Amino acid sequence: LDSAAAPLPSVSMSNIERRWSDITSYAPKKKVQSWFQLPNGKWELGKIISSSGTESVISFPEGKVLKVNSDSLIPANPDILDGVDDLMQLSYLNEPSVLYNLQYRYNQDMIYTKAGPVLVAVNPFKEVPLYGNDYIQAYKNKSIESPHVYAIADTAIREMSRDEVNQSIIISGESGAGKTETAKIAMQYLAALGGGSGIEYEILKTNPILEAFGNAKTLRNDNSSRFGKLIEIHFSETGKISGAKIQTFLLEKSRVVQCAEGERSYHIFYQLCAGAPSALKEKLNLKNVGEYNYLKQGNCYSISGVDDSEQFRIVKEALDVVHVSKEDQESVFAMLAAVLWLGNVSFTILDNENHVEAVADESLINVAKLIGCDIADLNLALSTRKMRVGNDNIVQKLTLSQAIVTRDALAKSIYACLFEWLVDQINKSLAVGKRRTGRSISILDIYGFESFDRNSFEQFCINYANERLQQHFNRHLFKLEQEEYIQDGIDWAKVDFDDNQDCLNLFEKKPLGLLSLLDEESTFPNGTDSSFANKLKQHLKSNPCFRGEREKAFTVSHFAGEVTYDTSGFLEKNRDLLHLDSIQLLSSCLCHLPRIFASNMLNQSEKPVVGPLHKSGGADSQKLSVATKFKGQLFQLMQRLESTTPHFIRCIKPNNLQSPGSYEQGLVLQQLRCCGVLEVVRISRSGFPTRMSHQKFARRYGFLLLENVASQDPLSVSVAILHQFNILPEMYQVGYTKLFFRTGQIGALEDTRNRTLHGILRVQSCFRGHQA
Ligand code: AOV
Ligand code: MG
Repeated sequence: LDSAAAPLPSVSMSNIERRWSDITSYAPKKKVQSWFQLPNGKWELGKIISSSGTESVISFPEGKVLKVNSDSLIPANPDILDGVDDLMQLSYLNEPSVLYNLQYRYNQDMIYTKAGPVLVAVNPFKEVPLYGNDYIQAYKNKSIESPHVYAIADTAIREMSRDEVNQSIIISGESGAGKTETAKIAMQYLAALGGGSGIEYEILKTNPILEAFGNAKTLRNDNSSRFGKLIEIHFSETGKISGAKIQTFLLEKSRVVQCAEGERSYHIFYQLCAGAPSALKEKLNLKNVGEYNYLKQGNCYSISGVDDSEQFRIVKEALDVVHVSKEDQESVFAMLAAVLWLGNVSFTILDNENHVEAVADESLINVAKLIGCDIADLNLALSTRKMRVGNDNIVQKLTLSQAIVTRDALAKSIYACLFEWLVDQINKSLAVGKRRTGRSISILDIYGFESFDRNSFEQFCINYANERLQQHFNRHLFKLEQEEYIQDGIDWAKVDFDDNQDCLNLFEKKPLGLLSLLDEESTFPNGTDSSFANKLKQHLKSNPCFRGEREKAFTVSHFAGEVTYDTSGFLEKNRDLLHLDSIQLLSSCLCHLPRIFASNMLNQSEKPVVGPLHKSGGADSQKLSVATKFKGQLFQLMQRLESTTPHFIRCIKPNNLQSPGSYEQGLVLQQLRCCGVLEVVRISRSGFPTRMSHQKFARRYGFLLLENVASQDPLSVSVAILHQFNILPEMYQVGYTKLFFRTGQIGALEDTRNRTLHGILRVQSCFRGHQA
């Protein structure tokens, strides 16, 4: 969420806050520490000096004393709980206490904290000494217990082999929060523990490649992923990595031809210009980055602390490792240069109807040479359109703006195909273990929720994806939990959580949902961005998650906040048409292009989508719209994730400056709220997180019983054990099939069991020793 645009959250005893407070009414006691929110939104810790009815007097560390409304005070935790490593341990679970706890740890470089089952990671924006082999070994041996991505990865490995179930590590958070870094840290651990065959080295080397081609500097993040990624790492029965498979989602193509002031296009363009050896530079006719229109518009060529030419070397080396031949690498670089030169192609106006043809200058000549086609053919493809009228083929000249759109569409297509081709190559190289008998751990690193001053089709898709992911998170942590209690007949006060089903319906409902209406309008030849916006306003105005705005805009209430989308460009981006002329041109060209593009045939959107949504059509199936294809991919992704045991990591961005040491409470709070971290803790705590079937419980602890139980059925034995150990009634619940315990209750029983077992063993060995 963009905190610059959004006002500081006002926290004082809002509805949300009331939900968080562990106690319904907090009667301030003298000398007790309490949180008070200053007018600037910051929380300050003070001591209550006196309290009478509705007013309290509170003193702050620098000697300031205030008389305040008692209702505005929120209880603080005792000092002994400062910096606990699981928020579950806080006595008072309210927003300021959680914020303070995370900050306390953050200030000591303890960037990881558990929130019940979820790992919270606060981006340090600097190197922290928490990684590397020693740490990996320590987590492997369990000699360190503090929360860490390594610990999550370790649990995933263990549960994969123990339960024989595939696992997933699902990383979320807004742009710049640290998802991609976290994913790499998790991969590092899996590679270290499952390594041996060498394939783990290849897996790690996919990162610099995909980042070069799929990441870019944005205003939010110097290394922002402009695509979503799921990497599925396969393990053999012996626990060794046997291969991997990468799936990518919706690359932001528009960045190739346009980017905002202060942002860059994809890293690889700058790396190529800076790092290509002179022979290659000459061959591709490469110039400085400043010579290319596509790179010029952002007015930003370098990233502080990053050496593009060194990065180019790293990428080339990584391409070697994943078996992309030198020859193919050269074709890839030639295509990149062709894209850059395409951006410099200009047009001259021929007549007073604004018809154009391309200027036959260095740019046009270079593009033709690089993609291996005739200059004249290229010119025709860029400045005319063949149409069929009845039985006749006619050639229509394009206007300047049409020609520019055509040129840019060609550039975007070449780049998107290149990206897909690279992912295919990587997958071929990683698909070592042909037999997929083993299990897998998938890591999901998908673009975070985005809200800018101006939000377009890209943000629309990204935020839709985040709604889907949030639904998955909710399902697992809340719905499934509640269902389990209800199924077992447990009395369970429901915990509210923000179900985002309404928002998902707004997107997905047929025929009157955002996606359906977008597709409908995209198929109308006369559909425009305004007619689309009007249609939305007409059909969705009564939907509580939707609000029509002035002109071509509309607002969606996302789980993470409201976002206003400007529909300009929606239809064109959703249709994503590449004219037949361009396709014909590319399929006829002589360079390596055909080989690179053969599998994709320049129809990136036409791969059949499997899943519940689409019947894969026959030979003449319609080209899927971008949004529909994306929706299909997301459904498929969710299906895959549903069959895994999920492990959630929530990345938090502590400031918008990408700078170390700064922790903005308001910004952190917004993220905690919108990703449901506090609700998770609350549900885990107020519930009964430890469960054991009656049978297992009776088997495990039955031998500790001092008196015989009349009936030997597991339930009677279990109840007798509970009585003998004086476990308080509010600490457990007896379900139809299972016993449910509050946190920490099983501990005492386990201790007794271990001591008793130890004693029995000792007696046995004494006895044996005596006999001998
Ligand atoms: P993102 O993946 O969540 O954003 P990144 O993983 O790219 O965010 O993190 C952004 C930057 O934060 C990185 O380039 C690092 O400088 C820094 N960073 C993150 N995690 C760590 C860490 N554990 N240790 C040190 N520095 C870190 V986006 O892809 O934009 O949604 O779309
Ligand atoms: Mg990223």
